Amino acid sequence: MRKAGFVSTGLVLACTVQFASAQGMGGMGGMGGQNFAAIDTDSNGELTLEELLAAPNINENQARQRLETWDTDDSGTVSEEEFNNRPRGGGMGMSQ
Ligand SMILES: [Ca+2]
Ligand SMILES: [Ca+2]
Repeated sequence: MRKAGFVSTGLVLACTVQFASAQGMGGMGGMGGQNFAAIDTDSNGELTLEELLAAPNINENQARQRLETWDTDDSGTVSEEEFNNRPRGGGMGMSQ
């Protein structure tokens, strides 16, 4: 029994709840609605390849590519911070 595990689980749950209420408890997400909590189906705070694969209209290659691109610390999963800092649009230097 380690307190740390329990505390971090509680934190993740609290974050999820906060995130949900910040979104207005909608779940309907009128505009694309791609948010971290929605993709992180097991709510462990990390996006795995499996969770990325569960997104609609994505094949395995695209999911792997996203994981590689977003996982800036090479941990094999995408944290919420990495997700928030991910490059948009999928292009290289096409933002202008
Ligand atoms: Ca997860
Ligand atoms: Ca990572």
